[in-house]
Amino acid sequence: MADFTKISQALIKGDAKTVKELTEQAVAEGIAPGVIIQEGLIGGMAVIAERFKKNEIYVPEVLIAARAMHAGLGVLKPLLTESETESAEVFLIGTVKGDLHDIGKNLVAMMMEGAGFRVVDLGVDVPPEKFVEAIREHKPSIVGLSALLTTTMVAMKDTLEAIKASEFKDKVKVMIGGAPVTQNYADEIGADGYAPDASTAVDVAKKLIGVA
Ligand code: B1M
Repeated sequence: MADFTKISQALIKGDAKTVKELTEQAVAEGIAPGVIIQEGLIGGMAVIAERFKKNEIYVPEVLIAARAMHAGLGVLKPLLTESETESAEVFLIGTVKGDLHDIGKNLVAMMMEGAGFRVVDLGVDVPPEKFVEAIREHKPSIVGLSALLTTTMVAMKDTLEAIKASEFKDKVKVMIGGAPVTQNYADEIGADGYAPDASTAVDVAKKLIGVA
């Protein structure tokens, strides 16, 4: 039986090699990728978040832990997308302008792929005009905006306004998420949806396009 504590502990130590090996082991034992993410990887990252908050660790340690998290996610990504069918529904996602956090955004992207969306990931620090250009190019059904800083939440509003000012007004759904983001904020800026975590994001996305 997989020991999720060991995965979390290795992630906290920033031991990417062990995180990868233990994740592979858990997969071989038949544990669902979503469970490994939730119990092992997110569990470890929550400890890192708490220590960072209390100034017990600093940016370099957080980056090393984030790298270990990516090592585990790298093992799980192909499994999450295994059931993917060529879907007409495109989910465009990015972290908004000024914000470099991408771990949560990557998780949402992976979950969406796992749910059968074709995901186009614009990365981090994405300005409003780049979102609009990408909508023009990829014709998504839904655009997902992620922000982890209270100071960059305003860029979600700017991005929504840019989309509404474009020819895509009312033609694409916009959903938002990230640690400081709330349903209230989504309502305030006129976003179509909000999700507190990656699994809920899938439910919200499906609901927005009427396949829930
Ligand atoms: Co930053 N950071 N960080 N950081 N960092 C936070 C966010 C912070 C809360 C830490 C703290 O002080 N307690 C704080 C923000 C404070 C605030 O604004 N109120 C903070 C700060 C201040 C900063 C810097 C300013 C630090 C500095 O330089 N002095 C700086 C800013 C850089 C920038 O963006 N311009 C900075 C930098 C960094 C690192 C580069 C070191 C690193 C990011 C590495 C990376 O992403 N590649 C980092 C990290 C790792 C964190 C914490 C510790 C962890 C974030 C994370 O990955 N969580 C974070 C503390 C915290 O969140 N408590 C913190 C795990 C991840 C799975 O969760 O991202 O919340 P999360 O995603 C969840 C949900 O939010 C949701 O689903 C995900 C999965 O369930 N979700 C969505 C996310 N996007 C969604 C989109 C959706 C739906 C759901 O729909 C589209």
